[in-house]
Amino acid sequence: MTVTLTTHPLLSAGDPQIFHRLRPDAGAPLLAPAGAAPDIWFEADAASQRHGCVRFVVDGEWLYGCAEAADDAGMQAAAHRAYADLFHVLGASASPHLLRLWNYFSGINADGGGAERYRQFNAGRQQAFIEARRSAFEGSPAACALGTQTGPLRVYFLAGRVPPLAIENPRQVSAYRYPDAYGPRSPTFSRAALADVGEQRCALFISGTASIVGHTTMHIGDVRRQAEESLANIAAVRAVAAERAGVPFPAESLTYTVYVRRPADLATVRGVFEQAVGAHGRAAQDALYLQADICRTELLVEIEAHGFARTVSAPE
Ligand code: 3EB
Repeated sequence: MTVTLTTHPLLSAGDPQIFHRLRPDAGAPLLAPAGAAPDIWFEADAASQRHGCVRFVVDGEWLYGCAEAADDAGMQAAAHRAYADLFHVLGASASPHLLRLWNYFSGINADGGGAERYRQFNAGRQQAFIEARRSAFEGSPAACALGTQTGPLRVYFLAGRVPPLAIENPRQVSAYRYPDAYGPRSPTFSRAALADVGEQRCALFISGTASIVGHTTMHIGDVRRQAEESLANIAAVRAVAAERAGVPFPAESLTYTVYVRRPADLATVRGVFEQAVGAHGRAAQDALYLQADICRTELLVEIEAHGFARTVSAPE
């Protein structure tokens, strides 16, 4: 059995169905394709369990859940609570190893009183990782952090029985080593996570990827070049993942979510993306474009992806 979050129409029957894409009604409006019914859902059904602010489902292999925390006491406290509760759930589970996290909250670039809300989020998140004795640095899970228009902090998470392999991008400083200029506590995530999903398949989860080289935001004000740089970063991560997994992860084989800050930039971003993955292929048809704020005010676009590859069995 797999945790069937959804049935993706374009996955073949045997593929593990353990991936997630944000519901466009969760505060990040759908830009394209018009009328898309996003396929990934997490509903609190009869099978879901609760602990604190977390709802989750398990199937013996995977654990998938959502921590939801109001930010009345500030974003640092909300992040700390969401992560403390989810680490409690993981600590009591046979699937304790985080692969991928999706963080969404409103006003990501707004001043939360003394600091930007994204920075406050980073402080609460890192503190909870350290308190739970989870690595907040090398080996962190893959993640994304986007600004919604409404709603509380929502942290969706996927964990498994076996730790994934964390992957970094040789073109970028690891986010957990960003200099202090980006905030006193670094973001806690790796650039990608590679996980064995059984039946000679592996899954690659590529974190939210933006126009950052080294630790510097590139192409300020130029959404076209930002989209190109984001895809160059994804290509670099795909190359490292392919080397580690021993199988390629071609750009056109992945499933993407594209977050665009300004709706008017959709056509430009889509043009760049479709040029890179093939305008008529599965990746282009399947990509979901959502409007969201990105964690640095100068960033206009962020792209995340996941996919599966068949691994070659080791020779006897
Ligand atoms: C970046 O590379 C862009 O805070 O969890 C991407 C992915 C980004 C995850 C996070 C932030 C996060 O720094 C922003």
